[in-house]
Amino acid sequence: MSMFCYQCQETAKNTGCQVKGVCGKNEEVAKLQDLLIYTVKGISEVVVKGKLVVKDIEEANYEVLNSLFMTITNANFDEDSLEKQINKMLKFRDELREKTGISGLHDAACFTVNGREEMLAKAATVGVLATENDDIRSLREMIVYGLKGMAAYVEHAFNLGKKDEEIYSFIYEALAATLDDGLTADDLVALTLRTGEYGVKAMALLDEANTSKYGNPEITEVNIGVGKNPAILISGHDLKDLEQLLEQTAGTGVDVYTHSEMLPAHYYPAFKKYDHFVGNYGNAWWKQLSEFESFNGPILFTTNCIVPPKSEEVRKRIFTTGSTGFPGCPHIEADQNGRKDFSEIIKLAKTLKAPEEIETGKIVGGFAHEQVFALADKVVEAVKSGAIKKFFVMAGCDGRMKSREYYTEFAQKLPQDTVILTAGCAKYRYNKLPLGDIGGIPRVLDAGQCNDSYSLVLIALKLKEVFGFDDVNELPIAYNISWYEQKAVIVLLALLYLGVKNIHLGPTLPGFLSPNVAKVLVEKFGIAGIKSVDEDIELFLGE
Ligand code: SF4
Ligand code: SF3
Repeated sequence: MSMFCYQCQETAKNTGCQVKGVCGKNEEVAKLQDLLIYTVKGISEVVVKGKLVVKDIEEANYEVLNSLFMTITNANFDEDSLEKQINKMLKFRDELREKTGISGLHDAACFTVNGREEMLAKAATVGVLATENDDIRSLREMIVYGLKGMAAYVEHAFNLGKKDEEIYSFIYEALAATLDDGLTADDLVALTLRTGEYGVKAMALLDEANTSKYGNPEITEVNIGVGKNPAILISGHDLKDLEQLLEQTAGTGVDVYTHSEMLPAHYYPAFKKYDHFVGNYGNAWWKQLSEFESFNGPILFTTNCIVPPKSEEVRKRIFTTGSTGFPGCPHIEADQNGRKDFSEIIKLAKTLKAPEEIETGKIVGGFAHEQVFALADKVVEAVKSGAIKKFFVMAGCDGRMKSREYYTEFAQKLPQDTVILTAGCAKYRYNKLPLGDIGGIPRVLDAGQCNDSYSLVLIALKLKEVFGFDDVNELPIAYNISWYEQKAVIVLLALLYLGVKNIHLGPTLPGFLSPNVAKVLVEKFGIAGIKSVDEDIELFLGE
């Protein structure tokens, strides 16, 4: 076995990628990511045991978030940038450790490595399998994956100037706890739930960052066709990057299209003033190999999900920024003021053809909390009159497994008196189907990106209040969540923390759950997998 990773839904045989990642991650990248995680765990122990004031170490806070984000599935495939990040983090760790003057720390807080070879050798001893006990490993990893998702959301908020030292402190505390052999499985189950608690805070922070800067999402029709100008495709989740790209492309004759998880940017009022912000191109991340070919213009990745390009022609059009990276693709860094210079991308766009049309028409979205609250009377009336019998939360991720056709079929077969609440790239399995509306309320309500699952939580809490229920589980809402990467893990943990029961998770249960940990989730929270569409619909409607 040359590597081991089981953090995503597509992990080989649902047990672990051991030679090469199904995602395309090679052994070296996997190992450098393992060592980067080990290093940030070491920093965390220094911060916690050294009682450092988190507010005073802002740069370290940011780089810990960035390091975690760099290891999320499909974010960074670039060995060089991972090596550079490890060195940067080791320097922070050593400076902080010296400042505290404490000793007797874990190896993660003290080890040294010199150069790539030593890094790889060290990585081989500190990866996931270094924890021998199955259940402890499973819980530690679930916590770390939740923290990765949390870090991604908190980093976006940070980029927009919204910080929260309480969340950073928790990240340090939880990472340090994963080094502590004295913690029992019960301690780690409790920490998993606290991770969910902070996941809610992280999503709330990002929601506040996005909406205070760009306004509250509103019902919007998004064009899925193309115009005649050359164009740039922007993918990922970072709205600040999008804003800068829109500003810099204004008046250049180059249009901007969103891809995958950037689609919900169209729902924000602040971006509507840009005439050259034309529409959304393509579908969920995993279809990018063919869709990037026909797009013809440059592609900017602000976050996951990158699929390693097969064609050299496409690779030459890919740029990365933030936590993302791909070997041979230019990486755009921010200057000290957070400004990014996208002129190289714009220059390239001008030399390339306009996108080729792959579909036409419009899709509707923008049903985040404020917009749904504005429609609350209508929604409540529809529930009271029986026009809406049940809501289905189908948030999360899409992926390439054939078994995910389940979600399209599920959406198609749901009775006409049901409404789907969605967020994340999971929506692409059904957001272009003609599912109709109920008295003017569309049957698919898209709140936004995966982090906007927070909106779905607020909507559920609002309905609970309106209907006077004591428990969120009394509502006519069923949860059929599809997961792929670690942001979905934090969304799931957040829902568990909020007391949501009987969540169905698919297309497979996480490979990182040991049988005992899976049992706890089933017994305590009613978590279940998926079966056939017909069986599940019958089950959900009977609940
Ligand atoms: Fe495998 Fe997923 Fe890890 Fe990639 S991220 S190596 S596909 S488990
Ligand atoms: Fe999708 Fe990668 Fe998770 Fe933000 S873009 S949801 S998979």
